[in-house]
This record gives sequence, structure tokens and C-alpha cells, in this order.
Amino acid sequence: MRLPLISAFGLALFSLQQVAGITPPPGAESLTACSDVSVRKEIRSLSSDEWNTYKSAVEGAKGDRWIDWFGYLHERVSTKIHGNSEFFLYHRKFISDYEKILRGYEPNVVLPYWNNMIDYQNPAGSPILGEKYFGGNGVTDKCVSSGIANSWNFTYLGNECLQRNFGEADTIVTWYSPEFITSILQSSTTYADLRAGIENSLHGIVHLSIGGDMNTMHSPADPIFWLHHSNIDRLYAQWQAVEPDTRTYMYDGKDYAGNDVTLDDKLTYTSTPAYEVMRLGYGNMCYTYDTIQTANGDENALLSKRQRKCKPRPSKATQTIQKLPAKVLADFYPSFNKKKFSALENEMSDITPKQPMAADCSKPFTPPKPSEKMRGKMPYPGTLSKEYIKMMNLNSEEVRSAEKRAFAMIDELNAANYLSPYLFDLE
Ligand SMILES: [Cu+2]
Repeated sequence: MRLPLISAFGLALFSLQQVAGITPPPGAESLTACSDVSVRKEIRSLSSDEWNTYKSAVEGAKGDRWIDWFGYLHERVSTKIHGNSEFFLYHRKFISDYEKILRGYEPNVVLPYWNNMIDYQNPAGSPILGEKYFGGNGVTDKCVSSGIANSWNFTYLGNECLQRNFGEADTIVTWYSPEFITSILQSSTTYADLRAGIENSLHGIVHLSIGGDMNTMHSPADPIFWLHHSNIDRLYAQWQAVEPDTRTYMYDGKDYAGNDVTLDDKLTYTSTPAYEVMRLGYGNMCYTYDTIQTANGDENALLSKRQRKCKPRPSKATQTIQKLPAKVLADFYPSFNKKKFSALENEMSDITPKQPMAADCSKPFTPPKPSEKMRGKMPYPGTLSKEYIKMMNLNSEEVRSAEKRAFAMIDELNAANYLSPYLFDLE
């Protein structure tokens, strides 16, 4: 009598996984679905209660020197987890460990992310680097003296302050646009492609150009690190979710020693196999992102009806890009070209720094008018310095080819007279 019961149960489990279409690799079958899945949101869409909770958790963790510890840990592992395939997976676990530490101070806290692509034209002008959130450039001795990180000090660094070092006249070089990241999401067909495309572009320039501690191996000391990496993790998770059957457990490319990676590889200095962190909503990875939820039509009770009105509609930028010459689409937007694309591989929403998301917005969402002056004038991103490439153990050929690709995309969009809604007349 017992046997049929067991096999019936086994069958039920099996068919559940069939529905999802994801076949877990050996070891991962035992990961169970989380009973509670938290939703990471763009920082500007947090309610003031949510922001205060986050702030209080961060201040608690800072007070107990957890943030110093994570900076120290990152420094210890840094040469193994950058410039190779482990990059996404190690950082996914790393920021999730941080989130767990924060829950020791605020049980309901959820790590937000910073969609810094929408701020790419003028990062120093982003509210995220302002008094209300994380503070701006360093002042005396490059010490940060505003926002959440006002007057932070680190004992393990010889009692030094938290430093930032923007470029000339307190500005920051141009970062990577939503148009570019959309192109990377649509063009990357392997894990290794996506890793190289994101780490060598958006990931690196944000670290390098915020400068100070962000441009060191103990960058987690800067509280902005966690929101930047949450955004990087979101892009990886979205890419996985476009084709969950094939991409959830797709892991290829090389590790730091030049060996092919495998799903059983242990993440550096941990006993965690790679496969354990790859599927969101399973095992210890009990979170998702608001953009994934929305794209999957799984927008849940977290958003009230009133809040739903503030959700971005299909964007103008998407429509404009789709009308560009076939060559531009074929070269840079394969999914738009096929006219079959997922919202998960499209970062071009109507959200801009002038109209960020707001959880409690009272007016209907209308994107600002793009500046005609900027038609055909998308700027090139800043490039990674030799020193940065060396420090991070990156492959300089790979970096330069990622940058070249970005320049080529910008050239084609400008040649087609594309008007980006993320550019403003700054004069
Ligand atoms: Cu890192």
C-alpha cells in the first residue's frame, strides 16, 4: 500500500516541475520552492516607510561593522570573482547574504536596486547620489558628508572615512543607456556573453567613476555598492527569465583559473555549488524583482489599484527603436527584429530621472518630452582605465570589445537620427 502512495507523490512533484518547464540538474532537484518570496524594487519606488526601514537596517549593520566585514571579505575574494563566469553567481549570493544580515536589524527589509541606466547622461545629478539617499561626492579628504553614509568611518581600513571621488567639477562620466542594456539582453545567447557584456560595461564604469572606495576591492564599504549589484543581478535574472527552460541553469565560460565552469563548482571560499543560487524563488534565493513580476503578468497584491496607475506603460523609446532601419535592428536588437520580444529583455521603460517611479504617486504617469536638441546625439560612455582593468583582473581585450560594441550601437542610432527619451538638454 505504501509504494503507490510514494510514487504518486513523486509523480505529482515531477509534473509540477514539468509545468515550469525547468529541469533541475543533479543536486538542484532537492531545492524547494520558497514559501515567502520578497520583491526587490527600484529605490525610487519605495514608500517612505520602506526607505526608513532600509536605512535603519543599514545603519544597524554599519554600527556592528558588518559593512566593514563585507568590504574585507570582498577584498579577499576579488581576483577570483571578477572577469570570469563566477561574477554573476558569487555576487548574487553575496548580496543575498547581506540582505539576510540586514534582516537581523529589520526583519521585513528587502534590498532595493538602483536602475542607474536611466541616470546615465548625468549620474552625478541622480537623486540617488543626493542628500535624500546615499549622499554625493566626497568633500574634505574626499570624505562623503551627506545622505545615508554621512561621516562613515571604517576601523579595519585604519580608521578612514568613506570616500568618493567623482570627475572634474563634481560630475561623473556618462554611463550606459537603457538602449544599450536592452541590446545586450537581446543579443546575448550564452551566459558567458551576458556576463562579459554587463560586467565590462555598466558594472565597471559605475564602480570606477563614483571613485573613492567604490573604485577599490573593498567597494562593498560604500552603501551604493549593494544597490548597484542588485541592479546587475536583476539584469541577469531577467535574462534568465526570458527563456527559463534553457537559461535558468545555463552556466558556461571559464573560471578565474581558465577552466570551464560547471554547475557543481563551489562558489569561491564557500561550500555552495553554483546550481544552488541560479533559480530565484528556490532554496535560499527567496526573492524576485518587480520588473520580472510585472513582465510575467504576475503583478500581485503588493501593488494597490492606485499604485498600479503609476506603472510605466509600453514606452515611446521602444516604439521609436522598432521603427529604425532594419540594419540597426538586425545588428543590435534581434528580438525587436523578430517582432517577438519579452518585456524582460527590454529596459526601455518610460521611467526617467525626471519622472522616476513613485509608490505613492497621485498623478497619472506621463514621461517628460525628450529634448529635440539631443536628436542623433547619444553620448559615448566613459571607458575603463588600464588601472581598473588590472585591479579587477579583467581581460582587457574583452573590455575593449564590449566598449567598441557600445560605440558602434551609438553610432548607428545617431546615424538614424534616433531621439532618446533619456537625454536632456543639460545647459
Ligand atoms: Cu565585486
